[in-house]
Amino acid sequence: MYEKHHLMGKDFFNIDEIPLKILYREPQPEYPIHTHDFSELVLVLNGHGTHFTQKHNFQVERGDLFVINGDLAHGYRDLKDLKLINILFDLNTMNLPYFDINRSPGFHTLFTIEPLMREDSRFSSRLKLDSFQIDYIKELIDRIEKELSGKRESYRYMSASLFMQLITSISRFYSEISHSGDSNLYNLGETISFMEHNLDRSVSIKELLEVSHMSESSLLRAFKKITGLSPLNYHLRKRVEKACSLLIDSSMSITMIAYDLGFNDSNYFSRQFKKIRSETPGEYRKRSSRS
Ligand code: RM4
Ligand code: NI
Repeated sequence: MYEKHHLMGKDFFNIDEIPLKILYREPQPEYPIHTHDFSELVLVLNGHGTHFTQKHNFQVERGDLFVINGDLAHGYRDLKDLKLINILFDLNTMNLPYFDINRSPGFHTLFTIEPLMREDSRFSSRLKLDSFQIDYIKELIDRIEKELSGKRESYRYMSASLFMQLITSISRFYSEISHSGDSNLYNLGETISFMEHNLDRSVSIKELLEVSHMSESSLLRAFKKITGLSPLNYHLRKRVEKACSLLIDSSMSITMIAYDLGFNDSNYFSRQFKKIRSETPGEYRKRSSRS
């Protein structure tokens, strides 16, 4: 085993600020294997080198853009003039609104699927930006940095919205490139966004196999790895999550909510809801309105 060190977000993010930090690594020095309690979005500007994990070596070069989950041990070595921008962030505590980015296959692939599948050698696709895209993204990053360090009025709000623009742009880049061939990662992203598009009904395995272009066994295996659940179970959970927000934010009746989410029998809906949340929709609504 390697001797690892663990970096903490609190040492990088200022208290009272959003969990977002831009580090210009020009150059990026060799860096031993480490983990952290935040994520990183890396854009390689120049040079090349090896980005390594416990199992694999990845050659990185100009234009590479990838996200690292903090709990995956990683480091840099054998660097030749490697310059990059490293954005430290924590989406869980940043509380950004998702709106329709949830329906972007590129978003799911970049931020969830790739980071989780990075140790799985059969899945190795990474976004590569061209020079125009690099300049565009770099400019956005520079603006975020200016906001974060300038601390003008409402700079947190402004930085968050610029970060949302950054996330949107790179997700679109990813969605727009051709994913023909062996791009299992992107197919998974499409599958998840298909599910998000169809929260108002149940979906079948047959449909998911069509969308994902994967065999049933690889789809099940990959899903288990990413979400810990089977695809159908994951989708059901997403529908129940949607039900929860309708129960809190609307005055719709439970029967209406059930129909809205494609359960044509509200008893069946309540049973599924209870299986997942250990309380009935009615109990959930009551409890939430009290707190
Ligand atoms: C290093 C390297 C690491 C990052 C730290 C904060 O230079 O980029 O990946 O975790 O900075
Ligand atoms: Ni790191």
